[in-house]
Amino acid sequence: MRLLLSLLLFLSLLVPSMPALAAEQQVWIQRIGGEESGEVLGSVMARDTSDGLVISPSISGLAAGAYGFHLHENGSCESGLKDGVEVAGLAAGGHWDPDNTGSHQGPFGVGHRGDLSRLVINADGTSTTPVVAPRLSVDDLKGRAFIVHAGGDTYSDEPPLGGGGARIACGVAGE
Ligand SMILES: [Cu+2]
Ligand SMILES: [Zn+2]
Repeated sequence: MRLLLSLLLFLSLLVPSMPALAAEQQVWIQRIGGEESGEVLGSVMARDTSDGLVISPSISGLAAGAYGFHLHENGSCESGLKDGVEVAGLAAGGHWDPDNTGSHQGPFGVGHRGDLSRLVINADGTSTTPVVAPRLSVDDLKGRAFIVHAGGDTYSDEPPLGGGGARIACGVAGE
């Protein structure tokens, strides 16, 4: 019995120093809408950390700038019809909002949990700036899609949904 207790104590001392099993997932990002729809632009690597989900992009093929970037509720990059007009990426649905806040506030607010920091494309066309999402984990990605918008993101409801506009790139998280 004393041996068992010693063993348990020994193990409990070990636990804090053992590296956490870091979950991570790579998600391929493709262009949507227009003639080059389907072209693979690269990928993002999502990783659980003590600060939340860290999303590291390796994307090229977009013009330099900062793009609206969100986790949308459905795992589809297909287009859909809105008022009889085909809209790229519409099947991805809205920003993931499991708390039903109905509010777009950016990654550090208390609105849509799918709100992410803008995706930054550098002057040389690469994307190397990680995005931190404190309220997300790799588990949340399953069955949802990342969407990149043509415009930026005000991290507010003014204009609606941060003003990102058209959906230009998309990636569905795997199982
Ligand atoms: Cu979006
Ligand atoms: Zn939002």
